Amino acid sequence: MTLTLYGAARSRASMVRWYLEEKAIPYVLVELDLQAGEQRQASFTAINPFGKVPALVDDSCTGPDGTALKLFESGAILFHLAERYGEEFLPTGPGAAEGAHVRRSLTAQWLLFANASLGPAMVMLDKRPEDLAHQLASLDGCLAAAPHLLAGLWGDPGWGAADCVVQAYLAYLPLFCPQQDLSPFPAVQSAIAATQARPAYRKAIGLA
Ligand SMILES: N[C@@H](CCC(=O)N[C@@H](CS)C(=O)NCC(=O)O)C(=O)O
Repeated sequence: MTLTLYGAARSRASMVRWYLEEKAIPYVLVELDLQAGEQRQASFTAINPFGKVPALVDDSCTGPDGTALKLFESGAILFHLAERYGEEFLPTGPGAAEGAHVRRSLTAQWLLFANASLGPAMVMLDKRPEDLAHQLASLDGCLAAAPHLLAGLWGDPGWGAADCVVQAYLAYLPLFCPQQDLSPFPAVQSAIAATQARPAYRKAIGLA
């Protein structure tokens, strides 16, 4: 089995790489030079027709074209990894089947929230500053309430794809949104500091 992650420096591929490193899932990294336009070359658009990273090829699964499964979109890639390699949706004990369904649904919720709400609020910070502040206030409460976003019903599956995507976006904040005051959000600040200190994260962003 080979997982090949296509990424680039300072790109969203780092959150997928962080997940792989944190879960000790073996992978091969292919780094594209976005400045040189390598993402638009035919060899890569055969993997992601939209010419963006991250993309993943998993040769342990067969895709609709009869060859190795090719995936794009960081959220879809993380969901696939969580399901197939991260063992995140395998609660045991009474109610396990419903527990697995709930974990899948909540993971999808956080992956979509981060990519479709939190990320865009960061991009639109100057135009709609209240949106990011409102999201951070709500997130602060979620992060303060439990050690992991999926902790609670059917146990705590531990750090997973939901935590990865939310923490990765939060860790971008000081870099991409330095004008955002984080002092009202102590749990967000703690999450950023904890993420930045993790060896797997540092490796994923090229600092280790
Ligand atoms: N929604 C996509 C966004 C992918 C994306 O925009 N990737 C950027 C790097 S972070 C990229 O490949 N840019 C190169 C280009 O657009 O030519 C995801 O989450 O995977």
